[in-house]
Amino acid sequence: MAPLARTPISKNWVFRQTTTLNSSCASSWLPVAQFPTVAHIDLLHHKLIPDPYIDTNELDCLWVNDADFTYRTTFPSPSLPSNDSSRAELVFDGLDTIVSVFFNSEKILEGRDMHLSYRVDVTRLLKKEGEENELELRFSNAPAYAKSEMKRIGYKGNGTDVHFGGPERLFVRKAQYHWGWDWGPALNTSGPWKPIWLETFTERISQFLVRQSVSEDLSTAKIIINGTASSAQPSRTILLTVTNPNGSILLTEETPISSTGTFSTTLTVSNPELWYPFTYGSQPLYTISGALNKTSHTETRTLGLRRLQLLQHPLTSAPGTSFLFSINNISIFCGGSCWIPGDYLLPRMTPSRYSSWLKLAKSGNQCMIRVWGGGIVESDEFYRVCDEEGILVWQDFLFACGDYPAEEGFVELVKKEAEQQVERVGHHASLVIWVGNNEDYMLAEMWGWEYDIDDQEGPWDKTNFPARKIYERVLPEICERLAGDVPYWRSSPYGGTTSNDVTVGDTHIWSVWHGPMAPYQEYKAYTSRFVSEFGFESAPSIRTLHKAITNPRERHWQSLTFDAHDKGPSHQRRYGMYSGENFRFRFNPLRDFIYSTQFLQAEAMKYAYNHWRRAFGGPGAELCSGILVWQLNDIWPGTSWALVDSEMSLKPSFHITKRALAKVVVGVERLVTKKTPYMVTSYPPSKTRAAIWAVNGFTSSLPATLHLSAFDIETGSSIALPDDVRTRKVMLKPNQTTEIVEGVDIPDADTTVLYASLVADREQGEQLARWLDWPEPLKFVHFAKDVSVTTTLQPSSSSPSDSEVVLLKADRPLKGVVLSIPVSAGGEDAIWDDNFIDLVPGEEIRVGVRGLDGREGRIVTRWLCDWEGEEGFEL
Ligand code: BMA
Repeated sequence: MAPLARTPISKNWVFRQTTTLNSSCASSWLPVAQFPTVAHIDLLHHKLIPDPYIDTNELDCLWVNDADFTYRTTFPSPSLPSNDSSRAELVFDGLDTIVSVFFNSEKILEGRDMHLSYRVDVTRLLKKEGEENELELRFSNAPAYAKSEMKRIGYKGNGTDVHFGGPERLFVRKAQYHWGWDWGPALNTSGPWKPIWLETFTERISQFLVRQSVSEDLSTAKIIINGTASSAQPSRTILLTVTNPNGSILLTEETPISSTGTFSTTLTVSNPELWYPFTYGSQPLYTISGALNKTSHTETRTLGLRRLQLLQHPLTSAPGTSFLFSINNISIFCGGSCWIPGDYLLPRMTPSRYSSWLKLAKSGNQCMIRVWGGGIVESDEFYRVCDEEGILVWQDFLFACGDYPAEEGFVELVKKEAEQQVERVGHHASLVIWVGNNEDYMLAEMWGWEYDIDDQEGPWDKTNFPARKIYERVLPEICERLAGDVPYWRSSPYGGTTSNDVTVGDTHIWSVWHGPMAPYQEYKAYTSRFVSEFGFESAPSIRTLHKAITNPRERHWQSLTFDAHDKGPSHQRRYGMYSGENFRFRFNPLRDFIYSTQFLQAEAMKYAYNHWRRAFGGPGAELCSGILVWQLNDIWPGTSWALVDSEMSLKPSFHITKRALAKVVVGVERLVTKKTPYMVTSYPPSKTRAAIWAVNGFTSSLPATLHLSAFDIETGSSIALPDDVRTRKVMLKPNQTTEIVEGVDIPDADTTVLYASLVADREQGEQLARWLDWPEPLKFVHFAKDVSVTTTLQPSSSSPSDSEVVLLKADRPLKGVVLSIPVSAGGEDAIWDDNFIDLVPGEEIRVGVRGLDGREGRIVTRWLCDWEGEEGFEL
């Protein structure tokens, strides 16, 4: 029997605008720039629009969002096996979004959902072998369709209760961020955004669902296979093979296919090599394949075997329940960040771009990435890399920040789309949770929709929160049926008596930065069982900002072009307020604004990450089992909550989170020893004692010694501490927090920086972790002005040849030392392994660096309030 053949329909594509917007721009056929594609990519390629990511070009590109485009190609017919049962099908992996598809002049498909793949039988329409076929995709713009759907179905919200974009976006199944978000422009694409194929076959596997279940004692793994095959001939079998991670065949089984085309079996692997997130182990991957009639069609899945649980047990010393992922019976602390789509023009995302982003996150010790519901269920490549690298994935379904409809036709689409997505990526070992939506329950509470949490029965279609049907019926049913061992969670955030209940489920902590703009020092008060979102804005690197803003006169934080690239609501107020509360800031020139806002973000992250990592506690006391910062990545050169900007420049916050998620962390918390006197204002409470703790991420105990020292911040002189606190032996408990010192007095606390160093009790006695603890607010602190900071280059012997080491030291305590190569030195900045470092006299810090290219003489160091040491500077 002839094997299934797949031909990509990727050549000879042309496109044109079929509306008359922007003086009928692109109204005649033009070749596409690439395939798959969207109109913005092709218009850019032909220089018919400016780059929407630069300056205020967003505005000049808005017409494209509302235009209609047609794509057309021709391709010759392949030979079909001369067999009555042979078929030809066109497979569309993804069409963005409202489209009528014509094949050899006959309409074969109406598409309404960007997230769906389509398959159409074209056997009857296919031309004879060698003759040309014509495929035409007529896209009409999604905003107009969305508006008409909104009118038809009826919007139950009030227009202000949709965060970002217009409410019409809720009525069309298209990536919601295409309407613009608070970190990116309004760029609403249309076109064939994923590959198109012609498949010819006589029989095929139409569903191949591979799920797993690992026994409690980890001794066996069951691989559960369910599927369907379309086959003209009865009494068929499918040959299933399990291949070991090392490539040898572990087992094979020939499973019968029923008369209705279904097959089902469970294969057992004894003593499986288990898959772990990279923070706890390795990533062996098995391959499972199914071959129909041995050769005609084969499907394969790569499978990491692991026991996955989401533990919600009562806590010993706190209300509520844990929200704790356990893999292979190990409690996993899920540190990481949220992922927004890598590009507006999604077909520009390549496997290597995905891989670089994910490996970057891993290099920052991040073991969980949340794929946010306002984007897409990512490309297969994304999850493949996560499987291979051992990064856990939290996956939202594709709803975000709005009151969605639950009209029958809409729900039908949602259902198909969710089934397809769960089938497509649901087998990945890295995928550990499916979540109903982003923030829709939170909005229901915030905006007072008719949401009665006690009404679990429904139906809810008469209320103004009808989408409960989707989140509480449709999606859980699909997950129950198709998701295997991966749990479903109703929303992010969700749990407890309100969606942001800190004692149950997950929370989004926006009381800092958004909302009441609480001080970041209060993050501790918002400790929850799992923080799936929180964040703090900062500017990107100077080179990235220069890219965004080409006019030198606009390169300051109060320009229109700057505002256009910082979509965060009322960002100017927030920068000013948070900076003013915390340190003597300077926002001009631009490099000072960048330093100051990056400083703020890094400090905020430090408070949050370190408190919450400490709150991982121990067995039965997991007050917080995960922290996902909003957001890992940026989509364009702009200012946002991202840890890494669009050009992949690491912000200081990236280094802070990397340190906070290291295997071993030591931390210091200053404790209030005297409140502000009664009726008196303006004076902060005294904090003259410090508690010291550590977290050990290894699964075995770790003997170590804590060394504590103290320095006067202005003079740099060492301050004597009692002997019993200067060194202390500790045994760090496995995979949990150890409280080391309940309280140590800090001499002259307001002018003293404490330095805690944790050293391994091993022969090499290497430093495991360090922490500098400063009095706050920093605005009251007097820093030295005549500081000497040195950087010396040392050729590295142990690192790869392109890596060098810079030795960094200072003669006074310094906060937030940032190393960089200035723009004036030419070229890109070097890539620093560590940055944003606090220093004390006498310590030399080794910083690995790549891309210095002989520019060591040009290294610039900056630190907090360095501008106060400038000649002529007076406060
Ligand atoms: C969260 C996210 C996003 C948003 C971010 C920053 O609520 O879910 O919608 O970009 O806040 O405001």
